[in-house]
Amino acid sequence: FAEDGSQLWLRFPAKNGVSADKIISKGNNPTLNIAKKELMNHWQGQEIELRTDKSLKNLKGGYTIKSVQNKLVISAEKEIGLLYGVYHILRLQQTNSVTTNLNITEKPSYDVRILNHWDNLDGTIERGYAGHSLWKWEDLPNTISPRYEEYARANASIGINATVLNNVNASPNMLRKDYLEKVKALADIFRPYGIKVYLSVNFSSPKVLGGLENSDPLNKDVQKWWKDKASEIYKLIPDFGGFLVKANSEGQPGPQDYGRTHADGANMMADVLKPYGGIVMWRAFVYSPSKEDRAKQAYLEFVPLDGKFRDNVIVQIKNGPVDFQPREAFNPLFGALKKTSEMVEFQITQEYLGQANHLVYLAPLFKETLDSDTYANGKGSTIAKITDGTLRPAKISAISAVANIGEDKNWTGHHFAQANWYAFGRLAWNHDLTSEQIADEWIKMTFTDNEKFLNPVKEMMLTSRETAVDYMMPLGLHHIFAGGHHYGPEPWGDYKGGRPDWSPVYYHQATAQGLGFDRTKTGSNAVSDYFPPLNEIYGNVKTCPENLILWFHHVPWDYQMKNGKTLWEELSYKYDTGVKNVRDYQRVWDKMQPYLDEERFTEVQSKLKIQAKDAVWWKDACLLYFQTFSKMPIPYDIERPV
Ligand code: GCW
Repeated sequence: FAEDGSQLWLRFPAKNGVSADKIISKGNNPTLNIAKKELMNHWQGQEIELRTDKSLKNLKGGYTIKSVQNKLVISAEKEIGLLYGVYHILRLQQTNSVTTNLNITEKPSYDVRILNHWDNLDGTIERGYAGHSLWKWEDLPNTISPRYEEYARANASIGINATVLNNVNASPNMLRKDYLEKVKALADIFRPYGIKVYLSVNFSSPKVLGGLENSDPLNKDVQKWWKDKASEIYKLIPDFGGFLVKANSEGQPGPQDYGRTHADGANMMADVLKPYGGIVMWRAFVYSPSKEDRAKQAYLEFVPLDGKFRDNVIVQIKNGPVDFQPREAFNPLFGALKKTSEMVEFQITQEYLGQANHLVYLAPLFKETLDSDTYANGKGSTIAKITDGTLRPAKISAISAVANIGEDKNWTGHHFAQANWYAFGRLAWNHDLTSEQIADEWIKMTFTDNEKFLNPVKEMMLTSRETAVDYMMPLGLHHIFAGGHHYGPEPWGDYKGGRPDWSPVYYHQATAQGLGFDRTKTGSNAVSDYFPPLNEIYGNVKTCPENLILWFHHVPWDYQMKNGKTLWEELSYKYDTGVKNVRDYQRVWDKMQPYLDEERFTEVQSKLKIQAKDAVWWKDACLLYFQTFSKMPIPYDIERPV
């Protein structure tokens, strides 16, 4: 094994799997052939049968694995289900959990489990921290990097079945004929691994690329342009997935440029994709520099459009109503659209979580959103159940996340960021898995199952997200990042001449009296976007969960928290705890040296050093700045700012 992290979690025993005669299967299909190859290379157990079985249609791409006498039988409606089943038993083998009596039934939580790449055609990646794009647009379609197939395999191994290749800030050139031929080359490689290709499209494409007068969705010429484009795409890529659209947000063009609505825009595209089975993922991440609280804007725009979207449109909603912050209240649009399919957009790339330098395991963040109860259909209306079709017969069920993948050897920049790609895939397949189960599997597959490594490293991963919240933005603080790159702290940022809604001071609202954004009735009243009883719970400072208190309330500095401390003291201790925890992680990691290779040991060690330094930077910057308002002393037992 190369110990540069390039193998990801796919560290199966090399090249000594079962012989061909131990694999029983009928047919010769590219996907099935991959499944057989994986077994021959890596499966060291008993005889195995791969069986397609049309009666398993209700498993929707899932499979069963059963011990039958002396063999194992994997059954699925389609070959891709068999491939998923093969990765399942290889995972069991890798984590030492194959038993003699297997009886497994797996059915995915979501139909579409999709990565969003924010990759640009010039090879850069917006918010990418693992090097340049994997897609070598210049070389395609003639030169094919071996990493395309490795990428497909890694995704298939965790059940990801779709990918958007390009940035939502989309270049119209993406739809040019020569680029579509490059896309086709990728789609052909991904297909046997069950991965469908989607593209982000620029709403102005008809005008910019097609030379039309405008891109008004109600203009017949525009509609025809999209229709022809769809036909061109499907000729090249018959199983093309569809479009992802960022419209009328952060300067991107959209239907509102022509006085039309998001529904007009989305439906126009949905209509041209419909005959081919394609879908439109229309993003709800819209806001503009208005007087209105940014956390309310998407809700205000989309709720009136509920019921107006075609059935092959799905509204793609970021987990929180602001922007992928270390912690946000969940986005109140979930459940608020009753007649429209909704999907979550997570961010795996750590734009606001220390990028590729900080060890932050994101499964707890993903779970926090999925398990949030919206109360939309009464108690138990979790975001998971709203988006997976349990509570709403969803026409399309999907889940997405912005990828953290680049051309770095280890794919994701930080070795532990691989766990976030892995966790997204596993949760998209089964959102009932716990963060702990996923961390456990991932560590065993990626490093070792030695408990001396497994237990402390798992503990570190499981607490790491809360730790990052503590040293960056505890108690519901948000968006106090330095402008532009969003790496370090800049709570003093006040971009008066530019966009006030991008200014940290707009979000924390510090005054001599207190801290926090008043989103109650006396403030922006964003609390009213939540279903009862949440509007009341969040709206009352006494009942609002303290980890969101400054998200919803402007709280006096001397306000008494549940543990008896003042707000100021609690804030100080939170920052300090964050720093202390990272220092603990450093000590934990130092002891792990005997259990892994030198290369990954040292690389993680030096990243932890950066993280510890950054945590101190966050603590000092934020406490010293907020102290200019609170005028209260930093508690004596907290490490002094330097
Ligand atoms: O989080 C913000 C990022 C932008 C991004 C935007 C979006 C792709 O800072 O870089 O643009 O969100 O999600 O559209």
